[in-house]
Amino acid sequence: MDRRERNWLLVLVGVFLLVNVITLSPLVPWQKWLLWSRPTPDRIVPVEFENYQIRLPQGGVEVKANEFVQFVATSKDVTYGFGVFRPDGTMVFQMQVLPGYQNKITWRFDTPGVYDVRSTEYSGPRHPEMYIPNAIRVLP
Ligand SMILES: [Cu+2]
Repeated sequence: MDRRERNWLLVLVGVFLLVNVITLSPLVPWQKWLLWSRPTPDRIVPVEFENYQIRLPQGGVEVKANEFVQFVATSKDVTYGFGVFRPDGTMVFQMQVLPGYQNKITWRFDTPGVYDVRSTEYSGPRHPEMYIPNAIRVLP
């Protein structure tokens, strides 16, 4: 290894370390609770996927802003996606829903409002029907 190769390797290692320090540190606002703490959920919301249908709890989902909500998504047939969207269509979060697993994600909504749910994984010809407007109400 000549000097230029060694210097390039040092640059790469430096960039690797810097990116990891930044992304794993509390500099990223949501990392504080997401990575280093394992918050106990204030509320657990089951979400069931089967035959191109998304089943939320009866009466819809109502949560409070800033509480930790754990969504537990299960699929009885194929792989789906569980995506939560703001009314303007921007995504809040999403995760894959694999059959045979309890797919869990804990989220803290910081903005009260109404959110839509749609499948974010192409699951078959009826995938575009997998949309529930105003599925989650977040109260102040
Ligand atoms: Cu789908």
